[in-house]
Amino acid sequence: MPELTKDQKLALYRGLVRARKYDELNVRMASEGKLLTFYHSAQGHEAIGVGACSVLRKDDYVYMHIRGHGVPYAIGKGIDPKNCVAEHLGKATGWGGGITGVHMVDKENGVLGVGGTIGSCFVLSAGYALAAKKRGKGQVCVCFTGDGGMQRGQAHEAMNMAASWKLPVVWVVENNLMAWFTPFCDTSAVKDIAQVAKAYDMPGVIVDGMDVFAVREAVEKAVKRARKGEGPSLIECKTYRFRSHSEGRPDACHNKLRPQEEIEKWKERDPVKLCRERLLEEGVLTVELMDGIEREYAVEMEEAEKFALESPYPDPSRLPEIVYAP
Ligand SMILES: Cc1ncc(C[n+]2csc(CCOP(=O)(O)OP(=O)(O)O)c2C)c(N)n1
Repeated sequence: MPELTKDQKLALYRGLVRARKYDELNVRMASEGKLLTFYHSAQGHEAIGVGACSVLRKDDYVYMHIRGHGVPYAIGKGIDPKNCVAEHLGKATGWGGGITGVHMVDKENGVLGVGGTIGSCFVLSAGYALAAKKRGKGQVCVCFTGDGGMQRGQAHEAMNMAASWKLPVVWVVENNLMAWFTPFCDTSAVKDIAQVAKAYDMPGVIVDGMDVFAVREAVEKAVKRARKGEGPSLIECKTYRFRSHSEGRPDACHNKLRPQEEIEKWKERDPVKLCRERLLEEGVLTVELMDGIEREYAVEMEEAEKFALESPYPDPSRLPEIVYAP
């Protein structure tokens, strides 16, 4: 792969800082009881969505994972964070008109939403990839899921069919070692998820999910392969969530709290910090520029909060169109 330009590197760093600031805002608003939804923090996972979406076209599809309620991916596809905050508050100016909770969809930007039933995204993304193949415009579908989602039967049916039909789909599994309170090693016979790709004769790649450059490179390769009609790929990003499964719930594993030393160890490889250190060392980033970026997104999030709080709720007359009762 050719060396990234200074602007491309800075864009990745900006994406990480923006996703982190968005996450911090939601964590705070959740603790203040302002959100109408749950919030599943993406802190620790940001490099995956930001790196992967940086190689996508506007007309490519993205099936999002629950972490950050899809925002690290959605920002890369051109969605404004203020509409995401408004959606979490159930406001009419929200990404889904204030009625979708966390299941935000934006067809214009190819954003297919976040599924509530983990693992179901595999079959849905294979379906979108089949449609893309038939359309013949070189579109791909990138589907993000957790290690828990990977263990559903549907995932394996979808992988088998997509590999048989050479569908343009890339599965990016965010292996953060936990599915809610259940450790990955309790539900997996294999150590590495990428190993499973062999069964379907497709590439299975292990990537450092804390390294935005490594994620970008692996996804770019898989996307190129998919666009050429060579079929699906499975990318396993080794990562870690820094906070509990969702805000306000205990961060537990086997009825004990997750070990603090483990969390601290992973935080040493915080994706924002890793990228910042690399860019400072390469001279792409200066302390001044870094402070400017921090300020820019802190202000953006302050404005997003204000926008969301001041926005109106949806018009109750829309209820019959929203609520379906057979
Ligand atoms: C089919 C199904 N079973 C159980 C749940 C409840 N549930 C919600 S999130 C979750 C864990 C998800 O773990 P993983 O896919 O690894 O993603 P992570 O939350 O770790 O990022 C579970 C079991 C669900 N939503 N769908």
